[in-house]
Amino acid sequence: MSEQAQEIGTLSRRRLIKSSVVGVAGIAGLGLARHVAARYGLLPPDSSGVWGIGETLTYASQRVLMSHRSMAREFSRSECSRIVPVSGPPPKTDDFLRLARNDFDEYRLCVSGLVSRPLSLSLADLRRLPSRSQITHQQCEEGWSFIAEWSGVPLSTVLNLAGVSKSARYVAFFSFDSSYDSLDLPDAYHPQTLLALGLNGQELPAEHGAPVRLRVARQLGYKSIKYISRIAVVDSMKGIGRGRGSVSPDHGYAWYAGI
Ligand SMILES: Nc1nc2c(c(=O)[nH]1)N[C@H]1C(S)=C(S)[C@@H](COP(=O)(O)O)O[C@H]1N2
Ligand SMILES: [Mo]
Repeated sequence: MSEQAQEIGTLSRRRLIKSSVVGVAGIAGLGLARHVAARYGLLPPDSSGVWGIGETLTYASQRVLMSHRSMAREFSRSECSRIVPVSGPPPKTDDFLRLARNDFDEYRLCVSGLVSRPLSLSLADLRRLPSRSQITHQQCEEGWSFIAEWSGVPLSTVLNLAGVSKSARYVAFFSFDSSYDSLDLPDAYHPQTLLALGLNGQELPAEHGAPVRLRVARQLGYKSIKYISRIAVVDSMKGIGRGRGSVSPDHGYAWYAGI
């Protein structure tokens, strides 16, 4: 089958699954829709609780209808914003301050969990990997946004170095400020998902997430977690924080923030 025919085949299969998830929600009730979503691996980590069914329908329809490879818009340098706002100051914990004092020489990005080759990468190691730059729009859920050039290592490169196991479902990111978040595999492997090391041609400034931050071009700004301390590949978010994939659901925001 040609690649195009395969894509069309995948799309119609996705439509079919989506119509069964949404149709079942209408005819037989939300509990059963949840069941169908679970059957196809389309339950987000925040699928329980009051808003859970809404989050499930949003996530399941996005994943079924949208191509996993569709790209966020990229801009030209002349379109970059002159002011780049900041959300949240750098962490003040002792271990973070100690690392920052020595230009993060002793920083190691550990990638562990469901991988065949756990990694421990210094900033120099990360800088040696093939990098990508992209000018994208980062949109905060609180209404402000900016266009900037991010550069860094595609997360997929690091995941491929680590060798992700077949049973993996999410990639979890932990921050020095005790925040955490996670991506499903389509977004983790998306070509625009970066472990960003630079902003607008400079080393990543402290307040924008040094030493390493995530840039997830196809989701709202809060998914682009800053000050990453480590990465874990997991098959479930149960047992991590409150088990809902991220701190966002605890504050009323969805785990999946696709735009
Ligand atoms: N660790 C951590 N990452 C974070 C945040 C945070 O408070 N802590 N804020 C998020 C939010 S809400 C947004 S909109 C973006 C903003 O990125 P910026 O501060 O580089 O503009 O970072 C995200 N990443
Ligand atoms: Mo935000």
